[in-house]
Amino acid sequence: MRLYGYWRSSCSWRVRAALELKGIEYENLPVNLIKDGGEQHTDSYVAKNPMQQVPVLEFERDGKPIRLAQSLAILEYLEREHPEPALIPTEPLAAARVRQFAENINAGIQPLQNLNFMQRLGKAAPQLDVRGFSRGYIERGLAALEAAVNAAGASGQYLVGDTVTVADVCLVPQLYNARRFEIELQQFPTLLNVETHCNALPAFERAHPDQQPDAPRD
Ligand SMILES: N[C@@H](CCC(=O)N[C@@H](CS)C(=O)NCC(=O)O)C(=O)O
Repeated sequence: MRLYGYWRSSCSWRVRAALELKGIEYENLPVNLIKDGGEQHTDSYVAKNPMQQVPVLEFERDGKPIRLAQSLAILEYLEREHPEPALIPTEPLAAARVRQFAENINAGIQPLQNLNFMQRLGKAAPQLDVRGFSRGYIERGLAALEAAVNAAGASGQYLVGDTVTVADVCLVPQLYNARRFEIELQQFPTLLNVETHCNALPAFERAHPDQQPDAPRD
């Protein structure tokens, strides 16, 4: 399997973490989202993902190349093809909670801090503090997630129970991004507690941006 990603991309990190947790070997193929306007916009990459985003998981089936985009779709595919260890519970409500919390991040936060969105917003509204705008949405989304997790009353070491799930795989990269936006995270004690448990796992350590071949080394 080959993963097109970027060291600091939160969506690539989600997939790396799942691959590591499931013990699936993969080749890391960096796509530089910054250099020369971004390799995600080159013809050769657009042919792989017309959305011009990472990640893309590439593999062969019946001798034909398959390319999957959208990190949650990739995570679901990996779950079905490699069910152990499970990252989505079988119990219906627990599974729905995992999806709910993952979507809080995937749909409710990440798109509003994404590079291309911020670049276009800055061009459309030159007076706007784009970073502050995105920062507000990250903070708002994390506050909602903290409240939702507490209200669900289902968290343990992880967001749903005591087993790591797809929701945790989405959380850890999002908290990293929140720090980049200088958000005060002490206001989210439940999320921080879960992050501590995730970061204790070697799989999360290996999936961390700093461990990636394209991470700056200076
Ligand atoms: N919903 C997509 C979002 C993918 C996405 O936004 N990827 C970002 C990096 S985390 C990207 O490639 N951004 C490039 C750009 O904005 O030009 C997923 O979950 O895979």
